Amino acid sequence: MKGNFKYVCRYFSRSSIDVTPEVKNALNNKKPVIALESALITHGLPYPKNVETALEMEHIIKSHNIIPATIGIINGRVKAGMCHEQINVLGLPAEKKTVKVSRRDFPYVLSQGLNGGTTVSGTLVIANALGIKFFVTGGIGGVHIDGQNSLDISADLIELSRCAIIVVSAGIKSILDIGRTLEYLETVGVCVASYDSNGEFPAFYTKQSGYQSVCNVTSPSEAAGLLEQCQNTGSGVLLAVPILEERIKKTDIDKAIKNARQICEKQGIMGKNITPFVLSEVSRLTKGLSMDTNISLLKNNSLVGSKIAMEYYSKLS
Ligand code: PSU
Ligand code: MN
Repeated sequence: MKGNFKYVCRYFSRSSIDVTPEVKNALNNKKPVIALESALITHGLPYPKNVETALEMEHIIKSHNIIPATIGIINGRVKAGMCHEQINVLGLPAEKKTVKVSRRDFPYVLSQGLNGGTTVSGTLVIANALGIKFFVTGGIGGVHIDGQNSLDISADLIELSRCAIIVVSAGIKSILDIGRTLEYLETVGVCVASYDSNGEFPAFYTKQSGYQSVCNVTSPSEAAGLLEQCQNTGSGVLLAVPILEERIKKTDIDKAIKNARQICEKQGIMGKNITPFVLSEVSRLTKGLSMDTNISLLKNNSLVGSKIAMEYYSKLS
């Protein structure tokens, strides 16, 4: 399948990426493709909910005539577009070590022939290389609590500033420092917009974070307009879609997050292991309610992302 690439592969050797014929065909013919991350499958949700959710997100996207491209790494090969079986390989409780892959992890995981779940930053690297403009996820990484001292700031933020892609999310969980994350996004030039929320930036499990987004858009067409114009700046758009229905009270989720962070600290969990650990502890402490919330917003974001992609391409044609 190597012959027929019309699109340009930027910053990443195309010989390291296996692109499915569907994705390749859509990109060559300027049809919409939505990228999906795989760290969600490998480190975000437990088996089998992870695989079910990944397939359901793909299903929602396909039902809008859009090609989903779940991006991940299997045996040291980057996959852009994965079949059910490949998603299952990444989703199964790891027989083989599965690495959480941000930009810095590619050299190791590829050269060692490992499996990897790409985070928002890792997925953006590949999506940008292939010219994919849309990306749907749940929550992105950010500045961790006390990040001003530890410098634990997710690579997602700087990566968003490097590519003119719209990332549809439900905002940032309050396991992170939302205020400092928004400040950092401003510094690196990322356009942050809330979707239909009167400007309040959502906090993933809840509609409100107490912080304002720079802008608020109220339709797929307006969101598509942001993507169109960010092609001029070359930096991305973080679209924050508030959860439709709050299933957890803010006080309960805040309590669970506080407890989870304390356990994390006590156990000496460090660096890239912090986010997955805190997420699974919060799920345990809320008896799975946080996980159900996570799944339902992932589906809603898939729907919103699909509508924006349709709108974007209808303007082009
Ligand atoms: N935030 C969530 N759920 C997630 C993640 C973040 O609410 O699953 C995952 C994403 O893959 C994100 C990564 O890119 O964690 C960020 O990890 P870190 O904080 O180590 O950069
Ligand atoms: Mn980190």
